[in-house]
Amino acid sequence: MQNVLRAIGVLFVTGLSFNVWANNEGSGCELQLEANDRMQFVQKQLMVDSTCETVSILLKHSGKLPVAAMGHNVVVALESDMQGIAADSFKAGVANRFVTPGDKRVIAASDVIGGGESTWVSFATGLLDPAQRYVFFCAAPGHWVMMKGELVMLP
Ligand SMILES: [Cu+2]
Repeated sequence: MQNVLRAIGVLFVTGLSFNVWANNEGSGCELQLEANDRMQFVQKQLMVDSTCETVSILLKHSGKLPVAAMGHNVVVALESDMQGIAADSFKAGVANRFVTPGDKRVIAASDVIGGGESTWVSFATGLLDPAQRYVFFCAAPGHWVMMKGELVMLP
């Protein structure tokens, strides 16, 4: 019985700290995004608080595969620009984060990371027009089909 109680206690504490972590990362100026070896982002939406001057996304790759096999990044752009940016990704190559250097359609593009790695990318919320629809996606060739989500501007 004591062991059961102890286990429940551990679960409770773990759950509690997870909630604190989730709240901090989910609605502040720092957002968490997790990618994996199944070519997926865990989060399908990222909420951007428009009172933040700068938004930072921490991209974590929770898988094990290296960049060459399952490298991911995160790119922020207008929804209407996503397919055009993605179409240029193979030519741009991994050394350019799979985006064409100087591409004005790209609001932010992170480094490309492999399993077990993480990276930050930041952008100014002033670059976003609340009347438009924005997305985040992985620019590795072909990945956007599976790896995309909505960037929601909160008033
Ligand atoms: Cu990817």
